[in-house]
Amino acid sequence: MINEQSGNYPAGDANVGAAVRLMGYNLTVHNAYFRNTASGTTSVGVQIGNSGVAPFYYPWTVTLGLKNSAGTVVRTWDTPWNLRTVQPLTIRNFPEWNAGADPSYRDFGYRQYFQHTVDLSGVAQGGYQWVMRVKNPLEAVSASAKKLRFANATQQADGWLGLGSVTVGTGGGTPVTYEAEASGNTRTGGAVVATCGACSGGAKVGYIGNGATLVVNGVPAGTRSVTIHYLSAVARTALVNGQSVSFAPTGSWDTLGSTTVTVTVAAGGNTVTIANPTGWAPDIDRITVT
Ligand SMILES: [Ca+2]
Repeated sequence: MINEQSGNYPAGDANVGAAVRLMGYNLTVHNAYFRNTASGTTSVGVQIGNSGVAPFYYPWTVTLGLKNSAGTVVRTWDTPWNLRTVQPLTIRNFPEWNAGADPSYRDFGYRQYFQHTVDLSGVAQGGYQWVMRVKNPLEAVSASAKKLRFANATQQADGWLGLGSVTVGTGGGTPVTYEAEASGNTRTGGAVVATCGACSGGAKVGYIGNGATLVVNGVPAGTRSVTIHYLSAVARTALVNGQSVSFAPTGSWDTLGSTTVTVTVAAGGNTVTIANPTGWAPDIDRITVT
């Protein structure tokens, strides 16, 4: 592989780049289609061309994402798009085809249009950038797994390709409330529901921690902003989906406070778990998720 320095060729050499492109795919997103302002469900489309000599051969998943102004991807959506269908725009004629002087090329593939509908529910209002990437399965086992790069100038080093700016508008950031005491939740160990006059629903869950957990079920997967409404007369900490969160004292066990953390909710699991293996967590009234 020339670009792997097997012949002491620098990877940034323009001639090396040209030679590599002669050997494989060269994918460009020629156009991206989306609303400048979106909320609820909205569609994102891209038109992809291949100026290389071969298709991309692997069924890697193409993922759409929203990147905020801080560069954080706040939500992703896997698409069913199949990059292998993006065939080379031209292919080289074989001499035996007698198609003319060698080398000669003939038209072959077309730019392919892909579209996917995404649900923006829970995405906070604000300005974002639509991004897309192709997931190398090896990323699951190695941080140094090669990232598929598009030929666009907006290809970013982290693997994401910028598609353009979008504003997520009203209706996209409505928080959903999950009462801690809801019957659909799972409590383990000594965690118990207790009456609580200050709490929504008139109840909270106490005695979380020291092994006891509160698992809120049915939370949509993705990177979520979770506001935890809690009560605690003393400073406490808890693990929220494995992430350590500090809870400042609220003044008393009957006074509500809240703290907001960014939490990853796993697809399939769809849970937010509040735990503390080695100490007590605060009492929990409810969580709100956006
Ligand atoms: Ca409650």
